[in-house]
Amino acid sequence: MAEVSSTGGPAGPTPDQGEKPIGRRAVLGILGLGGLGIAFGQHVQNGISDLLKPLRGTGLAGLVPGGGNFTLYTVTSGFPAPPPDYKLTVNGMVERPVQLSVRDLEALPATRLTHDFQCVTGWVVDDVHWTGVRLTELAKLAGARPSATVFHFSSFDGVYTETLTTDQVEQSGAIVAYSMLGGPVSKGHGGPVRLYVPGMFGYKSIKWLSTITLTSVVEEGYWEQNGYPVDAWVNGHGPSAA
Ligand SMILES: Nc1nc2c(c(=O)[nH]1)N[C@H]1C(S)=C(S)[C@@H](COP(=O)(O)O)O[C@H]1N2
Ligand SMILES: [Mo]
Repeated sequence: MAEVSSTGGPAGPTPDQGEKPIGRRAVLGILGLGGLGIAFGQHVQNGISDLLKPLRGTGLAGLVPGGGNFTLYTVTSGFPAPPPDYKLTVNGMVERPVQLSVRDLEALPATRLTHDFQCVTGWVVDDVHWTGVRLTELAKLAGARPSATVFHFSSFDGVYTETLTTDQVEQSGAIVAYSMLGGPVSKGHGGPVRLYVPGMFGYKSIKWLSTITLTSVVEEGYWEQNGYPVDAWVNGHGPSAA
């Protein structure tokens, strides 16, 4: 995955800007994260989130490489430009396929969340503000058929895909976000509209969202075809399995 650039999240110093290089080294030593690249496998992911837990809320997460700030990812060569007349399509096993502009989305019942965002590579941003429309709301609007048990997502970057079962959608309260970090979703963060899946690793939160297709078959998403688990709960299970 290409790291295009970093952007200031709401929290913490970064290793480059911070005033405590000794602290940084100590933290990296404690965590054993100094040489960490991309981690594969559920146990590795759980290990990372467990390692980061003691740092949450202390501001020290900002001392982990990339911690406390978003890193902007794209699997293509840059940030794709939205089509001039951008509309989000909801189709598949529905009574009435719909196409929604950002204004249409903003006119639907809004859900506001404050929740962290974490990537399997180890960075976490605490307390990010998100606003959008729940996927359950969009399914209702389009008249999802009872036999539709899976949401499939695609991006106008032409490459990235994701998938969630209706159970995962309901448990997570996933939203189609048109606002994050206190403003419209920026181009780098996947604007005009991205997914946000609370409780799941960041790779589920597909950027530059173009189409939501209701289906009955789980088709692995982009990173899942490359070895990431389809079930991406940060704590290993959804809230209802507690
Ligand atoms: N279209 C698209 N969506 C994507 C990605 C991507 O490369 N392309 N990266 C995913 C991963 S691995 C993470 S951690 C988050 C990162 O979100 P950010 O770029 O806003 O920091 O976006 C996810 N959604
Ligand atoms: Mo990620």
